[in-house]
Amino acid sequence: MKNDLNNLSNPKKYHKPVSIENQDSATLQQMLTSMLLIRKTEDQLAFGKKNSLIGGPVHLGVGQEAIAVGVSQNLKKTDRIFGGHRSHSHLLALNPNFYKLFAEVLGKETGFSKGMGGSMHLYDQPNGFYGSVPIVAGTVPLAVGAAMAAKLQKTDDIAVAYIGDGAVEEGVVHESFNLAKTQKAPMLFVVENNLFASHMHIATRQPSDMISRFAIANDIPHKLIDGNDVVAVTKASKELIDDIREGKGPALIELVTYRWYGHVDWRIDVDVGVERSLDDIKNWRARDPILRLSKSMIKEKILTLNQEINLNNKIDKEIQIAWDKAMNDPYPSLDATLKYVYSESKNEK
Ligand SMILES: Cc1ncc(C[n+]2csc(CCOP(=O)(O)OP(=O)(O)O)c2C)c(N)n1
Ligand SMILES: [Mg+2]
Repeated sequence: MKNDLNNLSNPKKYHKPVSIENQDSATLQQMLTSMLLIRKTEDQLAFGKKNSLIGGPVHLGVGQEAIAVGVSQNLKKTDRIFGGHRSHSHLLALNPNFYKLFAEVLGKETGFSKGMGGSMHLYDQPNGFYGSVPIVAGTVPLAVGAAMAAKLQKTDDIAVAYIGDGAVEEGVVHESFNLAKTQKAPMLFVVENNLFASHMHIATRQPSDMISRFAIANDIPHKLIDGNDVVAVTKASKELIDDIREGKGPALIELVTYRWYGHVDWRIDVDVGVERSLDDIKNWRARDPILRLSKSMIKEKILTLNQEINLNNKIDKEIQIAWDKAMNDPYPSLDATLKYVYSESKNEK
């Protein structure tokens, strides 16, 4: 495999501090809070899984928080955002209601999808989240359709599809790139390149580790960015999104990152010995998007150590209250499935 990402995919060689020069301190605080909240929500879900309190599978994106938080800085409530099997961060970056996410994953009627979707069928349209499904790449053509609709409706809304490095191995993604380009759809493809699809490293699956090559093939403007640097993600996605809103057609942003947990559930070690080494995980943890930001903020005196501790404690408390509340919420009634999931066949006599 060609290592076109070079040092960007090597945590040992790529430890640049997050540059926060000329950044508004309130925005930095908000982004730090948002990333922490997503991290702690997912750690709580890991706890729920470990203790058999959650039924279905849960795909955690711990380590990847800077991507959704950075991209979402530039999104509006009327934009149309689509995710996949690992989408807690995509949803929470738009609406930080972790209580509703807990309720959903626990199958409770108070959840985002009334307790009928679980971790992989999330929906929060009022805040721009049009949905996630477990079928890898399944939402990508839907996102292009939503982008084309936004254009026909003469809005400056855009659609966003979050896709993984594994998702580009699905043919429909390439049809979607082509269609978006030929239709000049207001569409941002956000590639979370975490170098793995399930348990397989990209080197065993593709001839190059750089997903942006497919943007080049489709004449789609693109940027290749460190996905663990929230400021870099925000800036780069803003430039692309500004152009998309101006009617210049689709763009792609590739963000190089790494997930700390294994492919599914709470174990970090499930992939180790297959393709991932404990050393790699250790090195990527040192490239933590949250610590990298808080360190820069402390250095520039935008944040004190005490404020950081207080923020952590505050979110921990809120998470605990929300989790306990969701645990005590009711399950949906059987009738609700007829209302929201199944319907009677119109052809039946
Ligand atoms: C169409 C389809 N094929 C296979 C799967 C099984 N599967 C679930 S996640 C996944 C890997 C996806 O990798 P990637 O797109 O890189 O996302 P990541 O898990 O790294 O976030 C696979 C193969 C599936 N859910 N849907
Ligand atoms: Mg991946």
